[in-house]
Amino acid sequence: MIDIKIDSRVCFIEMQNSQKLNCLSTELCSEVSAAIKDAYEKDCCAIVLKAQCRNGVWSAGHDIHELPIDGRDPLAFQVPMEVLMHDIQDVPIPVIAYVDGTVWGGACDLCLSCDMIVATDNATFAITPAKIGIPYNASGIMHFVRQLGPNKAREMFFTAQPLTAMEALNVGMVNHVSTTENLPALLEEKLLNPLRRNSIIAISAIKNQFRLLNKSSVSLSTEDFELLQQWRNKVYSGPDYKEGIKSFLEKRAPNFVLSSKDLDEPEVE
Ligand code: LCV
Repeated sequence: MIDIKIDSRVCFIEMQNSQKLNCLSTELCSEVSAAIKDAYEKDCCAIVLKAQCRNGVWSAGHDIHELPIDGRDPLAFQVPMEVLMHDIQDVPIPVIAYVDGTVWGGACDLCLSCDMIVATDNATFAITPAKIGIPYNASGIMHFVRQLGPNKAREMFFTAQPLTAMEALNVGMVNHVSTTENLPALLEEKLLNPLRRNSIIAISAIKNQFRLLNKSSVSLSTEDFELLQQWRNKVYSGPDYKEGIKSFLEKRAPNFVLSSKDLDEPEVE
């Protein structure tokens, strides 16, 4: 499902399940996770995550067929897509997302989990749980709030509309935007060559500090965490979540029935 190439200490990982729009299935995520760990073992100084696009799609996000409808948390900590995001954040070498297509849902969160993003001018970025009736999760929301600021992050989550590459550049989500023909040279000149020259042990220590400091900026009381989980559970155990998945697979508009007031309705035993 993926192709791996190492060129002068940089590991290029390309997702090649374009037939399935590079949906972040268990199989694809597990292969990318393994490739990331292998790049670290092979003393690479950087990882570039690419995708073979089809119909202009870089990745269509979580594989909707794999979303559980039995009441289990669709975005729990150990879900392969989530594990891949943790692996990207935990590997102590820079991971760069090279985006030359449209990015949807969890794939947008995946790009934000990378250390940097470079994009072609036709790339777009959308986070779409609201379209499917999914409450998302705290770590994913924080990726967006930290990177884009609360207002832009709320706009993206509430509207589920794509940001263009230039809009993403303007809000600091994307590091560089260029044309399809010029982006490879820009990646080498602006990012990869300096990374090859610089001290990888210093970069690793700095990346690890970024990760710990990022975590330190958010503290949640246990009661608030339980409340957060109660709200999420109410959504992904409810009818709208199932309707969102069903309507997508049946290629029709969803017919959501719940209201905001249902969120705080006590559980009926
Ligand atoms: C499985 C798919 C998918 C797909 N999974 O082609 O962020 S969260 O919380 O929502 C998280 C849980 C998450 O990531 O959920 C997934 C979020 N992804 C999306 O909302 C994107 C859903 N896909 C689309 O909007 C369209 O497919 C795009 C715009 C990506 C491409 O549109 P296009 O018209 O080019 P189709 O929609 O016809 O899709 C082609 C085939 O790929 C399947 C889709 O069901 C169709 O399958 P069939 O040919 O069997 O009908 N497909 C697309 N996305 N995420 N399957």
